[in-house]
Amino acid sequence: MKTVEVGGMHCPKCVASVTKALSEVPGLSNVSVSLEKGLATFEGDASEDAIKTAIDRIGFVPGQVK
Ligand code: 9UX
Repeated sequence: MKTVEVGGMHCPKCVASVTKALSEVPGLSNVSVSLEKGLATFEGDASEDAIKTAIDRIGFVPGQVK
């Protein structure tokens, strides 16, 4: 499992948007987003740039990928 910090989420619709955006990144699966933690977890491989871009383009703030 991998994680990426997601800033700027304030409600469950934000969570749904981030979940959808990350799920559509080729190579990622089993995306789960925590509003409380400001964190998304996922399986699979994609470039850090692809992950961060997917978050940024829908208006949220990507942080550290681990
Ligand atoms: Mo909820 Mo998120 O109305 O940007 S969708 S705060």
